[in-house]
Amino acid sequence: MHIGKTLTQFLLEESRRHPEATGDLAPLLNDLMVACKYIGSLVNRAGLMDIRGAAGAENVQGEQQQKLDVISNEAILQAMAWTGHLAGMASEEMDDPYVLPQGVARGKYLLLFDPLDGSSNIDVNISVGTIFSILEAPVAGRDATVEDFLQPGTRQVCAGYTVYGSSTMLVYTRGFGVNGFTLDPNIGEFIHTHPDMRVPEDTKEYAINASNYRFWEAPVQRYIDELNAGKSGLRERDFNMRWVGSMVADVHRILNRGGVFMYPFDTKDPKKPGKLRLMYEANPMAFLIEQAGGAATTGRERILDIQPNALHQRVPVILGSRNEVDRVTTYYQEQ
Ligand code: P6P
Repeated sequence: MHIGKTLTQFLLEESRRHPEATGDLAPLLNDLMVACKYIGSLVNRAGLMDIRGAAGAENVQGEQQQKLDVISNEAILQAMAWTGHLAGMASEEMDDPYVLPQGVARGKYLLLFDPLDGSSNIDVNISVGTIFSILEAPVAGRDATVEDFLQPGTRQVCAGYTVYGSSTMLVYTRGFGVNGFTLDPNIGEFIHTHPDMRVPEDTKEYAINASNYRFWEAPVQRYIDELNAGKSGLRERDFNMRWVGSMVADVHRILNRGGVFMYPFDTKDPKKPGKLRLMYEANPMAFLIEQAGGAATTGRERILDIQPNALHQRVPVILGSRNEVDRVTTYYQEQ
């Protein structure tokens, strides 16, 4: 019986295999995982403590903050503010970037995160998660400005998520493929359990909130109609649908067995070109999916190429098995 390869051991070995990667990310990730383990422990005990339900305030997205959104946000800020790794942090739960406390050295990285994505699912015990993205600060040693964060997804040096489900897992990439780690709660260590995760190029499973059908653009309606028709229509197989309502859970399934996840452009709210946020949902997930051999577009352009113009901007998201994502993109080009 042996412990298995811990996250720390894996990160050190990965840095040795890739000397071009500075070793600075390993301590940053380990510090972030302390906060994520704490968040996971709270999520697992939400029913036993008075931390479920709404916090009584709205976030910058105009969404009802859940108590655990606020607690999770604070947990990450507290775990990361004093580390000296960062020049600033940006969160779905905060209008503006977080300015580090006085007296703390400003480091070379920027951390962006959605502290608890899908939090409205906690009260019904559905998997939720923390999504994070790491950029390099254009200028190290000073407080980051909002503009410093507005870099395209191709500039990410690291991205990943922790999913709080039947087990707590970390899935992350530094640009050398995607690896998954399962938390052993008995020793508090993330153990390397999912080496080199890959998204199969084809799939028979798709994820979309079908109740928005009438708001979608024609290429998406065409694509979903064909999936629903399966072999009785133009497709070579029948398809199955899954929609958890928690992006981390849906993306985790796709990284494990393939599939396509879609939150496409819809006309439901003219002010919102899509529901999901570019900087700390679409970009980190797109980086993971591409590193695992999949594709991620808005239907019109590669997500990682988008030049952000606002910290909380939203984008349409179509990601997963490459051949399916390419098909949707082709339908957009044909329209
Ligand atoms: P809908 C959760 O609120 C979230 O941001 C994603 O995690 C999830 O994929 C999506 O929204 C669900 O949206 O409209 O189906 O409730």
